[in-house]
Amino acid sequence: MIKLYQFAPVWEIPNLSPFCVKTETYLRMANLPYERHYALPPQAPKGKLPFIHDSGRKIADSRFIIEYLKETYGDKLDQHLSVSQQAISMAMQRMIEDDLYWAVMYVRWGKSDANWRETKRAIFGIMPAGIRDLIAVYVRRQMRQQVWGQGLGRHSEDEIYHVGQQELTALSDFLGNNPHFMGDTPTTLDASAFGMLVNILWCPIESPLKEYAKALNNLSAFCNRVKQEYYSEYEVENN
Ligand SMILES: N[C@@H](CCC(=O)N[C@@H](CS)C(=O)NCC(=O)O)C(=O)O
Repeated sequence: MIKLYQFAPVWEIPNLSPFCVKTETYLRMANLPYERHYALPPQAPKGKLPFIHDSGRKIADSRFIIEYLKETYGDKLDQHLSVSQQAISMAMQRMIEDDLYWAVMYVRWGKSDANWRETKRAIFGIMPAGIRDLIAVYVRRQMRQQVWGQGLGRHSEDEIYHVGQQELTALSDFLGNNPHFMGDTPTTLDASAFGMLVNILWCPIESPLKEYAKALNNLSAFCNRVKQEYYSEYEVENN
């Protein structure tokens, strides 16, 4: 049985990591049985979650995990896509995961005291009080350095939201009235988009990015469709 290692769930979403949600959603969409296990980044082969353990192998990074799953269990979601559709799907995933992600990290770990309080409670709340604050401050500093190192953190706050909002517009425009991003059936791009969008729309982390995403109605409708079909254990309707 495939073992999926990810953060313990918080908030009313499958995971606070867009990449963990993406991987779990892929497994569900591809109908591959798996077990959920909870872990922290230092336990992961590359120091980041998610990773999987299957047939004696550990595979880290959602991209390599999905490549492995396709090679091992068959490409159940994307094989019908043409070469140019596959190229578009990959480019959209990279936009979501390598750019929009950093705006989400800025919102979560950045300036807002209220957002930081909520992030801290959600991620470090279960730690013993004595070490909680020290670790939280250390990880926050590291995350802010990552946002700076990636480059997005060097922009003004307005510019960061502007860039993120442009990407949300691109996602909304590309989805249009389709049930899924690549048409009628779910593909890996849907898993990637769902992972990021629920981490913007359905977390108690407030920002102009979230407000903007909420106003793009087809994105919320898409997330609710995926949730209804693949996460029936989450009963509450999200708005
Ligand atoms: N490219 C990786 C990204 C994974 C990633 O960035 N995971 C974050 C959580 S969203 C993490 O574990 N961060 C821990 C750290 O940076 O220390 C993937 O697709 O899995």
